[in-house]
Amino acid sequence: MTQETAAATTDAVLDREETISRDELEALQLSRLQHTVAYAYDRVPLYKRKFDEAGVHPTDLRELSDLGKFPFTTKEDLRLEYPFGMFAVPQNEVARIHASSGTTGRATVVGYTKKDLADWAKLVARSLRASGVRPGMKVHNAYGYGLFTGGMGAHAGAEALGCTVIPISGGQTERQITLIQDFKPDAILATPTYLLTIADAMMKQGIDPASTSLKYAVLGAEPWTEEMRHELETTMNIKACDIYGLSEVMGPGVAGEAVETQDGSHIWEDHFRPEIIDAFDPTVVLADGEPGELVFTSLTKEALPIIRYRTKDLTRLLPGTARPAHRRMGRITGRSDDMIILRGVNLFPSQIEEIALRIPELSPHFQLELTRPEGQRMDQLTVRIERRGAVTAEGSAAAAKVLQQQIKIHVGSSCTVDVVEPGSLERSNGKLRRIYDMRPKG
Ligand code: DLL
Repeated sequence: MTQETAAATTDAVLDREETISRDELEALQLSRLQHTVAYAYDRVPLYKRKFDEAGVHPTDLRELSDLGKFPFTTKEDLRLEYPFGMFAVPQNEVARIHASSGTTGRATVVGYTKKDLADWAKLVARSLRASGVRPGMKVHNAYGYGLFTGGMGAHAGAEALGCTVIPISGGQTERQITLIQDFKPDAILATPTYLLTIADAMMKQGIDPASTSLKYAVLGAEPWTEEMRHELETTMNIKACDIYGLSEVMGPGVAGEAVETQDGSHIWEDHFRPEIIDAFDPTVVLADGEPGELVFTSLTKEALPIIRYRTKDLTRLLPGTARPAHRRMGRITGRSDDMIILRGVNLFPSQIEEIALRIPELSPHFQLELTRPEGQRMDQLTVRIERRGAVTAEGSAAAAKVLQQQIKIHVGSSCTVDVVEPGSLERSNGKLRRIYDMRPKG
């Protein structure tokens, strides 16, 4: 670390909105919310139709809790209005477009005005700074560039913070390693599983991942656990923090984690109003601390105002700590549409990650395969997981047994565990696919 960056880590200058009181923040939220619902109603036919059908009008929003009277927005709404039906500004005011990959059905398209892009960059800069990144640092950005919001979103934020950005994007792992060694970045931005791929590839090349110049990692775009944080921090000798976001709401930087507390991402509530609802009965808005589905309303967006967007992400709201006025979100256990229901028991890949990483013989490289053997009505789960390098066949067999037992105890599901050779499972290039559903369709 140069003297300058060392000094900078102790005296970050925060945005005024990061330090205001909760009362002041809620007053700001209310006025911005009143503006946003009226703006959406006036400019986006879908919102007008939905509000009218629900019998609510923007003038009904007198206090923050009135938000619960307004209808939800879903990914399906964005798909039906494909491509630009939900934009609230004419096309010549849209400065940029991003889109989701659309693996199932049509892609969802999102747009930004120049001001939206500036706000986005400011919030990513705020998130990176919270996670330890400082002006003047070199930032290796391994989030994918293109229509995915990760690459360009993180890029603009790092630039806005005053960093030197290395826009490598995802993939070409060998080249990433060369550039990390030659350019000596201070921070890396990547999905947690892609950082794992990089660390793994370094070890294969005989490079100690703990020996690089990297000191900070800002990781997101997929669920990860405290166990994975520990794994990455110890193998790479870095501080790893979370960054959360989704394209429909903005992209990365909706929430970011503070390096000094590492206790979950602070939602930047001057720009987004979060709610937690019961995923099975969405009419029920849950209290802080209770687990459910995260819902967001944008407070400042121009091109794509979003009202009560159902994220499908399962988490809970916690009081602010490092930024007291801004509530934190607990780790995302998973998405409601990623939940495996196995003989009546709900299971998420992150639960397996948590359990497996506590078993020293097992690596973080695993896949979950769901099958329904011929003639049987019961689904079967196979956890395929790589052993760590030095583990023997006996060690692997014993570890498999422990994992199977621990899954039975902590999750309640019976499964088969298949411990495989190091390097035999597919590596992540970005968002890793953990679930392989081989059950017959229909
Ligand atoms: O993944 C935006 C992003 C890019 C966030 C880079 C962080 C870093 P989408 O492709 O629209 O946008 O996917 C959004 O990814 O609803 C969550 O299910 C998941 N996700 C994003 N961040 C986290 C995180 C980007 N920190 C979806 N922890 C979200 C867990 C996350 N899941």
